[in-house]
Amino acid sequence: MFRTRSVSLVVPAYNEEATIQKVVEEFRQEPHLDEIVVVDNNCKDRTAELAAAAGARVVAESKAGYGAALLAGMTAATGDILVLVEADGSFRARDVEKLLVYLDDADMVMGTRTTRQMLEQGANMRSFLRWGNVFMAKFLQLLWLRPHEPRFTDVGCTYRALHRATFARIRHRLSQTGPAFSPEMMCAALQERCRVIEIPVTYSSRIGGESKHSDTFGRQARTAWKMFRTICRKRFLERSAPVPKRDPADRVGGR
Ligand SMILES: Nc1nc2c(ncn2[C@@H]2O[C@H](COP(=O)(O)OP(=O)(O)OP(=O)(O)O)[C@@H](O)[C@H]2O)c(=O)[nH]1
Ligand SMILES: [Mg+2]
Repeated sequence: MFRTRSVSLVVPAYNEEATIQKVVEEFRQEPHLDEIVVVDNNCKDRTAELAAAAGARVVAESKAGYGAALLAGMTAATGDILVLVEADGSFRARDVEKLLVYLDDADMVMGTRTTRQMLEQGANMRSFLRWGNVFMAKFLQLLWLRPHEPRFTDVGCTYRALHRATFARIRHRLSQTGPAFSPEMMCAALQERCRVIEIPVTYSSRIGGESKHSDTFGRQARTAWKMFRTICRKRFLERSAPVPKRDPADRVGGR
């Protein structure tokens, strides 16, 4: 629980038997979390079994891809607040509280992995990837300068938190099954006039297993291209919700 709200952790997993147990165990120590939902996305190894043994609730999603798995996990989660994280051990459980504290004043809180001071040695966030994320995030920010003026420095950070109510608002705008789901979620929140803020989180290299998205330059370039297309489509081809009349004295979502 965080204040009076229940909190679910959602972990998409594709063949992460090397790391999933440690990840679930670490996050089970985090006192604000009420449940841990691991999404078994056609794993061909022991990911599901090890996750369940470590204390997670495992749900299966047969539609392949990171986005499809996250969507299934958020739908299955029961908490008032949803926290998303990766199955590879690259994020720290102690950062959950930071996301939750900021969520008091926002509809969604994004982590950013591009704050150099928060990068642990060996993290897969070398200059090209870091600046690539910053560049794409600034592009997204620029496209939504009016009326939101958001501030982003990362488009690919899985570690993020949102209210269940926010998920219900943006759900119909989420269609990407792969890694472009990350910026799609940011755009969808902006399209729905949600208040989105970004905070630095600690980021380290995966603690085992294999990278699925960003190990080679070719994969990084392909992911970047898909993200770019998604951001442009959301901004130029889809209509945003009308700007709500909000009393400036109101807290987010009437809280
Ligand atoms: N369900 C599902 N999950 C995936 C898929 N690809 C990646 N994931 C999960 O999404 C998360 C991110 O994938 P990673 O391979 O860590 O990608 P990355 O963070 O860009 O690369 P690393 O530097 O290796 O951490 C992990 O928790 C994966 O298990 C997929 O096709 N399906
Ligand atoms: Mg990763």
